[in-house]
Amino acid sequence: MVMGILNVTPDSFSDGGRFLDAAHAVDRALEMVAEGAEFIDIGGESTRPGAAPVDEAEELRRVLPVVRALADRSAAVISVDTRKAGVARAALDAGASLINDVEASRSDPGLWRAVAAAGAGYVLMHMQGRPETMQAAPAYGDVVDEVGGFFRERLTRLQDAGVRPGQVLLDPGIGFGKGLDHNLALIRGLKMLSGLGRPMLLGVSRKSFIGRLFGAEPHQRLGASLACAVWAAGSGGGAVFRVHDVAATVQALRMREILDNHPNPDAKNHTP
Ligand code: PT1
Repeated sequence: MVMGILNVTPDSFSDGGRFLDAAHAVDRALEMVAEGAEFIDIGGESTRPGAAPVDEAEELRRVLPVVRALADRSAAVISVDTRKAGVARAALDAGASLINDVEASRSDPGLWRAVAAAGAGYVLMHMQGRPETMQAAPAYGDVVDEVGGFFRERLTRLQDAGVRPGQVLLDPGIGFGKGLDHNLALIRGLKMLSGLGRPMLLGVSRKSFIGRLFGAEPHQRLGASLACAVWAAGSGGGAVFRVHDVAATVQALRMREILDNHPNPDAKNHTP
């Protein structure tokens, strides 16, 4: 499944603030739904490395009108990318049904209570450090083991807070306190992490590790972004892909499925 990224931030790295206006944001969301996105992830505060924090009133002002309008006009799952309990509560009230929390509720414990009270879905993402400094010197023993341990511990604590494992998607947090090798190991390790019994969400779209590998600017990273999604889906690990380029990702994932499932005309199967 594909989750389309809808940034409603003026400092968004890919959209250049063009979707600040709620009407334009809703149009882009509906376009992504038409392209095959089953989730729309609305974010009013950038959490990429070095981004500036946004106060709650401003985040609400950016996010809520879009949630309301989209809930009226689409059956897609509306996800809100927020670290704040107040934003989560208001968004769930306005028609969102999934909270994408890149902080795993380190900053605001009320967020888990809001998810529990609404019976909503929850994306539990791994991050080492804080967005301001996380890329300075990321270090792990075995990154896949450590992220798995983090998921296990937080799933237990979530359950204590009233959020059942069945409400949770897991995300290794590509680019959140990770070096190139860590990011690659986590993409390769998605299948193992999915052994925790929850669907895995992967966000690699246009991220800087691709730039490091290929010397490519964000708008030149589509090929590698698609390859990651196709590879992760083929590994049996990836379930939901958070992407900017919805149409291309849906096409790439469908093509992979067709190659996997379409019978040969002579009924022989030449795959090893
Ligand atoms: C993500 C994600 C997210 N990524 C979830 N939410 C971002 N669940 C925002 C870079 O290295 O992967 N999963 N919300 C965007 N964050 C980044 C991080 C963007 C790193 C770019 C980079 O370029």
